[in-house]
Amino acid sequence: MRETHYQHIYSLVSEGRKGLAILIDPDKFNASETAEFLARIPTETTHLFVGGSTVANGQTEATVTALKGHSKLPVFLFPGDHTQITAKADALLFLSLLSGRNAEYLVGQQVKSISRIKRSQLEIIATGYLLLDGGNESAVARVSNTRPMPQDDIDTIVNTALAGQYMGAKLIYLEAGSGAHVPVSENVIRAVKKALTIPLIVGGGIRTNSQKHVAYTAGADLVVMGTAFEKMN
Ligand code: 1GP
Repeated sequence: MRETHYQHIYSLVSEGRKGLAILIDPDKFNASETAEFLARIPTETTHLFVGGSTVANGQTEATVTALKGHSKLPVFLFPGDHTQITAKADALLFLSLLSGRNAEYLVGQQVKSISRIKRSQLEIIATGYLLLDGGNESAVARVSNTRPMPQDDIDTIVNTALAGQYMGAKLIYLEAGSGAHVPVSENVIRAVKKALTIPLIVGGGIRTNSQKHVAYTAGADLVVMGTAFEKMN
């Protein structure tokens, strides 16, 4: 039987390899430049993530279709809300915003997404999503109306990540917010990784190779970079 997308991530981790996901925000993506975009992302890229905090209807599907037409990399949805779910992708990060206390993003959007999921063959990957303070107001905080967790409260961050794992999450995603001034710190990554037995994703504010390697060395299994590869106009 063919390996699932989750098994693929899990085997990367068990073999001590690292993943790199490039995040594409459909609102900022020009499908006619898909080939140029794919040519400028790193060759070690393992995944394409597609999503944004607010995306116009239909944009996600057009973006996923363009990417699938030009690349064999797995395309994962990383949706800001249920309207961004399209059957054209390979997998869906089924996010629950565990750092916040807004029921709409803990479970409300998830319930609303089911009719779309039922009409698809998407692989669903339960993901505990923690928004940490990246030093500036993030779109996630604004849209979800939740506050990020302070990065110096490591115990609460670790406990929240573990609560996610015990509730059945298959991945934990530590997010500093797109365009964060301060990425997730080494100390936070190290402590969370030590506590978890599931793979750890880290993103937000990672722009350089050295920041990426700091995250990997601290224990990130998969790093997400978005802004660094957006076209600067
Ligand atoms: C946002 O973690 C991602 O969800 C990527 O952030 O755009 O800052 O790379 P950047």
